[in-house]
Amino acid sequence: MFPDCRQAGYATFENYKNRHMKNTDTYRHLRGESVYLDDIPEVFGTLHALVYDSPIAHGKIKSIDYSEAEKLPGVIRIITYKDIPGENQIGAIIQDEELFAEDEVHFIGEPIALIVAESERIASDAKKLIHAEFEELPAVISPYEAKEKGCFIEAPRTFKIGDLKDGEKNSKYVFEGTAETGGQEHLYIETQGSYAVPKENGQITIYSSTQGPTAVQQITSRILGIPMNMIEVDVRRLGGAFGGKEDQATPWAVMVALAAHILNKPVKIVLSRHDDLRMTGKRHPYFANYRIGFSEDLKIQFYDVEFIQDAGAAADLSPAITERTLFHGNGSYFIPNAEITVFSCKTNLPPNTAFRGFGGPQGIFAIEAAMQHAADELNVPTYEIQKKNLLEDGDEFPYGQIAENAEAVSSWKAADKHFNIEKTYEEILKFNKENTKFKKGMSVTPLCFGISFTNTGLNQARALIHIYTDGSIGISTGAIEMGQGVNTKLKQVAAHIFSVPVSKIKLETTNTTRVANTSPTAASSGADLNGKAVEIAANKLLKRLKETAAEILHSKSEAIDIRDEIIFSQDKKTELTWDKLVSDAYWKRVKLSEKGHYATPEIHFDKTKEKGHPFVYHVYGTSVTTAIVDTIRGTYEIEEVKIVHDFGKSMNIFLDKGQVEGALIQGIGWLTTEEIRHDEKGRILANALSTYKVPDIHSVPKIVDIKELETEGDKHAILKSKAVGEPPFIYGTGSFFAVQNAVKAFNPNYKPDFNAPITHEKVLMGLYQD
Ligand code: LUZ
Ligand code: MOS
Repeated sequence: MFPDCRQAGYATFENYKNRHMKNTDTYRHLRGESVYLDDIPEVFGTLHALVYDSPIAHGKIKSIDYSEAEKLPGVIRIITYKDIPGENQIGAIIQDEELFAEDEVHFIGEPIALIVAESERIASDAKKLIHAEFEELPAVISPYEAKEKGCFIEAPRTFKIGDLKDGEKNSKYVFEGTAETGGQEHLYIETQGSYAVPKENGQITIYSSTQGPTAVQQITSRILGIPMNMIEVDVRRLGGAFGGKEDQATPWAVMVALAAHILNKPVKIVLSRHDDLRMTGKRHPYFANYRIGFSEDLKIQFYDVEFIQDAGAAADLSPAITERTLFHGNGSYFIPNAEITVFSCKTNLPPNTAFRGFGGPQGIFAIEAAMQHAADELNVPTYEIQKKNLLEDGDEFPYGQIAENAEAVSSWKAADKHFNIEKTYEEILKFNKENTKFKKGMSVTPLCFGISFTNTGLNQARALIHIYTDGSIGISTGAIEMGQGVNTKLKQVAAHIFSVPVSKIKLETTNTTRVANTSPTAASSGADLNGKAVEIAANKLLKRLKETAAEILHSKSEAIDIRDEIIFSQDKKTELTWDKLVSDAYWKRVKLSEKGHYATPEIHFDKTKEKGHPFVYHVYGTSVTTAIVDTIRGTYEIEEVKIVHDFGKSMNIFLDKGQVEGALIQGIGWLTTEEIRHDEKGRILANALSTYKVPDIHSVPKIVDIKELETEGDKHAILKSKAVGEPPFIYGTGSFFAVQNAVKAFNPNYKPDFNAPITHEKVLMGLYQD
């Protein structure tokens, strides 16, 4: 039907101006033609690897006998820490994690050895022939226990604003309580994997399903004891990541690189779903103790909260995640007096890691629980209290940044105008009066999410653009395409600047030899940072091309304009086309390649004072959620989620709404049905999709209505189109409170707690609590 599709991608007949442009990968994804790690054609002689991991949560390794496994035909080698030529250390922020355990194991799933064999099957048979003896040590499974024993990843950190004592004095109502959120499995469709191919002279190329190619390169360099320039990391795309491949794609890549280095053979690993679920970290569970005070007119006077974070057995990204919890402790509210503290506790579980929102959602859940708590006690609708406390321009965040262009109030008002919050509330009251078999509940969720890596240094990116002699364009950046559509957006940026169709532009693989020292594609900032770098490089090229056109047309470069591949001079169409101009420029020996470097302006943060201006802007929004509970079965549905979201000026509303929908449903899953549990031995209980309940097509809200907040956009957002990956995850918060409010409407004896997820089981118990 569309013959062009097959050649240059789906967008061939599209135009960058089309904000309804589909992801340019969609067509090939649907046909199964897109290449993921396991689809890369294998080099002849490729070997396959499997990890032998710890079966216990904590203990000393007394002995391991690999001899039987090594004898199995087809087993090439079993690699342990003894084979590491460099340093056996993969910790990025804190160096506290071994690639392969040496004397002690710290969690079930901790890698001990890598079995390299002619096939995965042989490796898996060999694994069964490894015999190990451990001396079991007490395992700390609960972060409370860790805190009591003083097992921390780092010293606790506190953000402070005002004075709690002043807040206390001005408070008429004070509430104290606890809030908990659980872990969450990333469930990227493509499991972790990597493929390492040795090259001449000790060089190595690593294909990895990673959000952070530079992290893979750095840690490989450390483990192998060779310089970074010997290691090339190449990434075409990922089948999802959600933060799970920001840091935790690294060990697998390093392992196969090590094996390839030792054996001088290509080696590949692709984790089975079971191995992936068992060995990788999840979202951090958090336990919060809060005290909140309100004045007579329900303005927050103080908020004192202490978070206990379950970090697992090693630091991984926990210190950075801690930071983002601190930055989001106030939610979307102005709080004049606050103390927010996080204890990052070390337990004998797989190290928990980045997951969409990165500690932010956990911080926001606690303040929303405190708001709900106040509303329950004071017997007013929660939204009445929320509305009174929304951040406004000029308000100070607990970390010293002053709110600018705050859209908390405007998005709330827009949501109220579109969806009528009070009417929704009243209709539910009426429904609940008239029905017993079903009860309904609602909630409103304001959103405020800071954009920028909290570690200021990471907010930089580079791009490399080549214009080829036929006018086609190739772009390399540090951005990783993981389904979010960043490549489509980057093409739009370049197409916009050059005024050529998107089909003329190809996004190359992300490769550390073309774009070096990349930040991970994370913190919702992939399109902003890399897009700005593309913009800078493209503008330099455009300037030169305009000068060349001026020369050819005997005009001035200021008078030259390129519009849809046609060169205009003094507003008049000329015979000169884009393709001809590029070719002429080449023969005039004009440079047709450019680099761009972008470093986010205006941001800074002083950790010694815990004050600064860490975020280049914030993303805002408001959602209204309704839920219906079956009071006999305890089952429930999220009926509607209606959202007004601050996209800035979205450059691609198709992609952006897709992100809002996906994040919303992922957030709902986290707080309703997804439950990570371990037994007292530290063994994960839900280790398969039969026991771990992610939202499916039947459990998504019946109606999701997303409206764009009208704003001027933000000049620091790429083409004024704000970052969209993580913020809307927060809208999932509403599902917890909406379901809980429905239970309250049925059972007057229900004593609600704020322990998420609110599973169907918990709802049933709540309905009949007495
Ligand atoms: N990763 C990171 C992130 O290293 N720093 C961050 O601030 C961040 N925020 C969100 C997600 N990933
Ligand atoms: Mo992330 S949670 O890898 O943006």
